[in-house]
Amino acid sequence: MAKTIIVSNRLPVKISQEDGKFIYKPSEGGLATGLGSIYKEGDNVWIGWPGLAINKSDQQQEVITNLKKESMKPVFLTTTEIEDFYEGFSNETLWPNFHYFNQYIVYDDDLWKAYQKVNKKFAKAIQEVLEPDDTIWIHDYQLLLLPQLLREHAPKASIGFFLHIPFPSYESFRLLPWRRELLEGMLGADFLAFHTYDDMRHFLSSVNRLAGLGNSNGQINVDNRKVMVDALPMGIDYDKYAESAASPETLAREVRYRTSIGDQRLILSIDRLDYSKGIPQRLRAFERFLGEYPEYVGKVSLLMVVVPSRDQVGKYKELKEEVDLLVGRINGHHSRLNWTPIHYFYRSFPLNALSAFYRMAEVALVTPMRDGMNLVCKEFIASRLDKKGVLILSEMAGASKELSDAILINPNDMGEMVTALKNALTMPVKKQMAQISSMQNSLKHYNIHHWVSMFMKGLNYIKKVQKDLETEILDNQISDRLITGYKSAEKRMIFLDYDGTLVGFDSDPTKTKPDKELIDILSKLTKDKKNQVVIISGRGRDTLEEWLSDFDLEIIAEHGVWIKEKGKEFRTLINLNDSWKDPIMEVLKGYVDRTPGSFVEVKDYSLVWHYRKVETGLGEARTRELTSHLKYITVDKNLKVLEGNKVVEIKNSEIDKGRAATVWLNKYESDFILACGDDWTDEDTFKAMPDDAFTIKVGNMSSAAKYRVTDHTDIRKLLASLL
Ligand code: GDG
Repeated sequence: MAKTIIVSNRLPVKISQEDGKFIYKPSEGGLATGLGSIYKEGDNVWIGWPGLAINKSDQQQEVITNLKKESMKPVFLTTTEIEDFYEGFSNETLWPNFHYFNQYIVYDDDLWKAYQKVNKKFAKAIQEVLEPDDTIWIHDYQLLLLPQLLREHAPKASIGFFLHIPFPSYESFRLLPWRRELLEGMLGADFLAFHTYDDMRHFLSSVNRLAGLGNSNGQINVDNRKVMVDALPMGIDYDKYAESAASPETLAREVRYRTSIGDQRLILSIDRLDYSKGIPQRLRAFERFLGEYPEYVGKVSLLMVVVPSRDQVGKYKELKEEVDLLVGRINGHHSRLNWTPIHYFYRSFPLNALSAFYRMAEVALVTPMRDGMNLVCKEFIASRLDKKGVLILSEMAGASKELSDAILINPNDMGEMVTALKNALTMPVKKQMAQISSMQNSLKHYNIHHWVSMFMKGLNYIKKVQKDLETEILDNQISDRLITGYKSAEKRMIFLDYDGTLVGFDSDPTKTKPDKELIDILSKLTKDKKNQVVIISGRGRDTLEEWLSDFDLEIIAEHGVWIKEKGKEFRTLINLNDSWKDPIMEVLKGYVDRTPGSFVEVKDYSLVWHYRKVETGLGEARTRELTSHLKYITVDKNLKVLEGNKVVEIKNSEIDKGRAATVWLNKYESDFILACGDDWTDEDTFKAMPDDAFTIKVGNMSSAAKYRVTDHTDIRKLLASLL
């Protein structure tokens, strides 16, 4: 039976060693809860590092056996791998880069090698259990190369990837010497999801700039495979936090804590130790708040939990010292015998203690400098059973996109944080309740289970799209049928588009005149008296005439404006008017002036704005502007505005390749028809063809053609096999 394989750096279990024996404790993380319903079912499995170095093979075997019972499979890492792959490349290179702490990046080729090696180790562990119909869901920045490594081994596998941290803007990502390899690694997945739309668009922009691949509604064509990218904000297990906040254990703890700290008002701060979380900035803001609003001295305390994390990494050690110093200084300076400004804990607590904190605090102060999502703020909201309380949230946290009812602040603006604290502590209860209720409603719906199911839906959807496209691939069987049909026919019509179909693309379109191979194919094809060959192209008639006049074929130029039958001159198909060209040309000139590298091609009945050589991104942005501008001014002019491959074309709406092709279909009887083309203008040709025609699309965009091939070399091969 098909199974689901979850892969993350850490397994959802904490293993410790006491008196030589391994102790296993399930981890309480959000991911473990969300995916718990999946990985424990049937043959499903979670693959990852168990969290400590286990080198002896008998011990490894013991751990493998015990974890198997819990549907887990460990990947063992050596101490050096943990240092170089995990602490090193993952946390000293990728983490700072993805969180815009670029001054902290360690650029070290040895760390990169370790990262590659461990990703391969994970790939091997997956391959050991992977079967054809399985689904693989990979998590996070430690495993960016894994999707492509698996794709090489299993081209048809269903692979999803979720990034839990921000994806940085291209300007940050480009700093990494290994940016291309990382991106290619990720593009091995079929479905990639991020917490926010910003992360998604940053990723798409890097894909565009580094891999040269554009996207259409978040779908990218990667080596003939459609890859989908989406924004899916991760939710929390809402009921778990709401229930925990109401549990007797939590209430008992709350009573105990209250008894010891008295009735002072509390502001809550909970994070892992990390420079991305803005802990020192928060402490300084709280100190300034006490200075600016002395009426709160003795009345309000900050309850600060910092969970130990990555304390072997240099920057984290420094941060720990900075936090210790700041807390010491603030407490030393402001404390009174009956009041401590900051209750600081550098350790983790059981869930009931956390829930008690969430209940006791009036204000949650969540002010990361950058955060992929941030779950603490969501857990605080879910724990507010009386619907009172205020969330102060950094706009740099992914969660701020969903929780717009919070007080949003910029963590670099200390003044704003101080004012936010004052506003939070004085907010009328009615307003607090309105805001918390609204956020609770949203978090209840978009919970962790919803997130898991949306992810799986996305992955299944794109696999289905891939499958639908796949059925149309021109395989050997269809080729054989086509060749048999061709050989047995007495009168054949063959419509061939030129650029992209018979020749590849070149940034200089003057360089794609027929080469030796194509000349050979076209000569043989046109010498056969049973064949009526029509080149049906968007190019101007002069070029086509110059390049193709030696062959015994007919020509449709400029998408159907001009037709040339054998032995005759070019003629227009219908009486067209070109008086619209001058005013539109003026508009296009304005775009050329503002867009270096672009130019206008003037054809008899159309104008084409080319942007092949324009800076990536700028051409696309100008295209959006130009097409909306043109749509407005062409509305009463019987013109069509069409976007093509790095071009925008304006032409009379009566013209298309399909109408022109119909002239031939009506004129000649034939018992075999073949039509090949690669872009949107060829769709009109495909639609004009009778049902029994062989219509072939070059490339894997959706099409009205019946079959598809990868590129122009396949068309050449096919034509050669007919001769
Ligand atoms: C990464 C991204 C993204 C904290 N202290 C205790 C404790 N916690 C739990 C919280 C919360 C979790 O740890 C922290 O999650 P965050 O989302 O806030 O932050 P990261 O660890 O940095 O997570 C982040 C997340 O991945 C998910 O995609 O949101 O942006 O950086 O659940 O409750 N749990 C217990 N005791 C503690 O003392 N039991």
